[in-house]
Amino acid sequence: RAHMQDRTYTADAEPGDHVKVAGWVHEIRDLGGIAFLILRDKSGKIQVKFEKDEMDEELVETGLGVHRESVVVVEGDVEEEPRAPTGVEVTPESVEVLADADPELPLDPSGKVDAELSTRLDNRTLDLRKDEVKAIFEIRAEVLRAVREQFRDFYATEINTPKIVATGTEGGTELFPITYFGKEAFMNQSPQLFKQLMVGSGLERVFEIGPIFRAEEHNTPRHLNEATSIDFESAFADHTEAMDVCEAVVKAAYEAVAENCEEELEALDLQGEFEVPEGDFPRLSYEEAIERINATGELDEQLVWGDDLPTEGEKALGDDVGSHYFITDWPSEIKPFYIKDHDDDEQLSTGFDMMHPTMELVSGGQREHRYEQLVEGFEQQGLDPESFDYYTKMFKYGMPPHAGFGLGGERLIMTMLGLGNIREAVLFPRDRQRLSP
Ligand code: ATP
Ligand code: AMO
Repeated sequence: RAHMQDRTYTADAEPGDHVKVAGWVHEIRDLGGIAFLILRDKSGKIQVKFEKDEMDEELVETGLGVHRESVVVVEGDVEEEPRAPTGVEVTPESVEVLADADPELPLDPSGKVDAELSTRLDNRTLDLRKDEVKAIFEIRAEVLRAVREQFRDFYATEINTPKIVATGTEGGTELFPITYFGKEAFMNQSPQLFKQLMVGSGLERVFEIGPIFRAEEHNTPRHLNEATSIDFESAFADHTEAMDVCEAVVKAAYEAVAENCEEELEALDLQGEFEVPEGDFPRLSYEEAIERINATGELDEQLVWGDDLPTEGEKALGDDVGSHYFITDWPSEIKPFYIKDHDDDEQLSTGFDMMHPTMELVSGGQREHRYEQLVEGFEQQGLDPESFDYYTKMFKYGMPPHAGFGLGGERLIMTMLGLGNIREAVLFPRDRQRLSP
């Protein structure tokens, strides 16, 4: 059996080495007297040469008889070969088939035949054998690493909060109900209340990267029913400081990808195009935003104070601004109860959104930390403060002023890489039609 401690990644195979390489049969090219098996592993590909008349018959039969995408281990010497795709090739001494692949594949990992997104999502294992698909998830991992590091540099503590909860926070219609030992419970829509409870704890500044669940009825290219939220919350911060952190975190993600994901960007055909956002993200007030949208003439009806921004409005404004930007000073009535109003104007909230030119990436704001006002806010939004007692009561025991935000992880990846559909940024997306795999 193959003991893989002595396995060499194909990318490390140098002329003169004796190697054991393991991976998938990418392709077999038979030219008559000579034939090649292209073996693919995580690091790349390597050519294995079979000279039919000169090599052991059984070896040739095993190496060339195996179906594409089977898993094989090849042992042999590496030699320089300018005509080989990577400049080297292996002359095999042994070929072992560890797992045979059915000749009928549901999708073609060599990418020669395009597949529908639904076929790809049904067969993610095969789909992620393609360099350009694998690259998305290598980049996603790098983005999460960079974001974590940036938060840590800001002295934030990573937390994990429950995903099974008793109450929702972001609008009642979007909750997934479940039964919890005979009681009604829900899948959490946002760590909002928990992260706020932690800024009043000794931790002061926290972040969480975790799933959020939303029973969004609509089926769009930018909504998921299970998404990854990148949440931040800090004591003794106001909304402008939360915006500073938000901007730094997004820039850190882009910088890390530009620096550490050259190969992946190449696989996605983005190497020349990929740009780290430069300069400060413009901060537009809601009022300016609706004026500018109205001025574009893209909407059939003019927006008025108090309107939510429609998708076409966001797009028109994004084209106009041409970079990431913030929208600040929203009308209080369209922001949630936990967002604080400006002290000098109750109609105006400290809530903000951070936008990519094509869509919203972030919501955030300063929070209402005063007990009386918080409870009042619940009532105004038609929520029963009693059922949020576990949350509100902590505001009676010393809750500092605080602010934070939630950044949609998949939307960050999607906009960063120009993906047409948010599902491409999730291994196993959950949408209205899709519950497995
Ligand atoms: P043999 O090599 O057994 O005499 P052949 O006539 O098929 O048989 P070549 O004439 O050397 O071999 O090559 C046939 C084709 O394969 C040519 O297009 C050549 O460029 C290509 N080829 C040969 N060897 C290699 C190699 N090691 N790597 C990549 N391509 C090769
Ligand atoms: P909000 O509801 O705006 O704010 O969510 C924050 C960000 O999360 C992403 N997002 C989604 N992504 C994909 N599919 C979905 N269904 C989905 N829903 C949300 C978006 C969005 O901008 N508690 C606040 C945050 C805060 O104030 O800290 C909240 O949840 O990118």
